[in-house]
Amino acid sequence: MIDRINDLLKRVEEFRPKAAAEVEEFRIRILGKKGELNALMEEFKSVAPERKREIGQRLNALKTAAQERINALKASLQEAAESNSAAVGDMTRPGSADEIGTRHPISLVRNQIVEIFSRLGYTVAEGPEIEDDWHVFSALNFPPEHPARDMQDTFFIEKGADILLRTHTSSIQVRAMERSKPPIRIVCPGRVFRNEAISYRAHCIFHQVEGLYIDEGVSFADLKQSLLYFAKEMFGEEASIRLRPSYFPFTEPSAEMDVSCNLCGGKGCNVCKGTGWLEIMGCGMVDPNVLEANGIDSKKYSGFAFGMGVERIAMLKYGVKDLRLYFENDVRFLRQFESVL
Ligand code: 2U9
Repeated sequence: MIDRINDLLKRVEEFRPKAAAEVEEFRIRILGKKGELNALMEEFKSVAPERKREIGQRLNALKTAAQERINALKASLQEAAESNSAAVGDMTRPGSADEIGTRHPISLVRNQIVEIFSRLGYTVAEGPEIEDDWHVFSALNFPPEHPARDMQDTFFIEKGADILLRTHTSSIQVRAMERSKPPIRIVCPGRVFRNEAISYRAHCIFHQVEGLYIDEGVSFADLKQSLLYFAKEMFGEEASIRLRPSYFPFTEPSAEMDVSCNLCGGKGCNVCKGTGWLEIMGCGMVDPNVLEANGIDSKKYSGFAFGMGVERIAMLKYGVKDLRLYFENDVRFLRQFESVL
């Protein structure tokens, strides 16, 4: 009988269940009414009196060991099941798709402008938003008393030290001329800052893309052809352009460029105010003073430059009437550009 007690004790100690159901099955088989322990207890009745003490003690020890092992196994399997389900979660719940963001319409239009000019051989140049007077004004032929230098128009960071937020991305072109010799053919996207009251058509921060092409023999005809190509790529093959004389300190001659209204096809509507034309950018031949101030021989080289506001192009392209929408980041507005490349 001792052997059978020892054998059962060994099986209790070596029992390695994988699930709680196996433990319950084991409990019934060992400790249940008709289980192996009770069968041994039944046999115990006919054990010789001189051996009763020893065998009784062994049987009691077996019963305690079996109960303790079964309780411990039940507890550890339940704990493992709970921590497993916490880690995995509810496997039956429907999955939720990751929400991926979309490009902001201003980024979309800026990228499109840059991409069109890159097809004409322009490379992208960028520069600092915090600038100095030389790169924003003096190198660009702004006279000392020009109103743009006024605190009413420009955000100064350190007045005495002439540290300011750039009011146009032209400072990037000035830095490019410092760095490299012609030919120079660059487009310069970036944020600019002007001390202006915020309204449906103006903001104190906005985005520009400017361009500069300097080489031997660059003419006004080159400017016109390049900008016509841009207008057609941006607004459609049927787009036409017109140039009106204008004035900027850094270009001579200078012009404002209009594109035929893409909404009414040039017939006249409320967006183009009945004229059939929409103003989209300024441009001109780089003033020889600017070339010379930046170390480029104006007798050998000539160039053209242009500049446009990205918000304005985006407003015209998408028929958005209030520029502030581009800054509020209301997802109901932004989601409308989800499918626009
Ligand atoms: C260099 C020489 C010339 C850049 C130019 C414009 C004309 C222009 C405005 C359009 C709307 C700015 O966003 S806006 O307010 N820009 O009209 N910009 S030519 O001319 C340069 C730049 C750099 C060295």
